Amino acid sequence: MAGEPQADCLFCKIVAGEVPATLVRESETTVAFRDINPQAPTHVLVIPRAHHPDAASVAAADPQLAADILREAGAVAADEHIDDSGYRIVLNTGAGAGQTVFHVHAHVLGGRGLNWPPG
Ligand code: IU
Repeated sequence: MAGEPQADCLFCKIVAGEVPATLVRESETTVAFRDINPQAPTHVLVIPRAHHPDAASVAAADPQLAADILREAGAVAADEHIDDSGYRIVLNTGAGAGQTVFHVHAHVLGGRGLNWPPG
């Protein structure tokens, strides 16, 4: 069922505290933690506590939760002081786009120049 924890999901385990992560921010519905393989000086992942595989499915199942993820991504940028210089929110969707963990997560990247188009 949409939103239920998945036994084999790494990010559900981070939400449950069963796998360690460096948390930087929490809300009632989301958790934000530092990426273990940072691609920029600030690289934080914002995830919903509820399990949804990707951006499209969370937006369809729970639009408020999708909005919560974006709000928290902006709050992370402010906390990390990257909001003035500019930052990027990335939601890789599907294996072909580089999604490797199928629990939706917004990457918040900043603290260096960011090129366009991305690789
Ligand atoms: P992707 O968009 O699905 O490719 O992003 C998954 C991210 O999760 C990636 O940047 C990993 O470095 C990150 N990550 C993590 O932070 N902690 C983990 O235990 C694992 C992956 I596995």
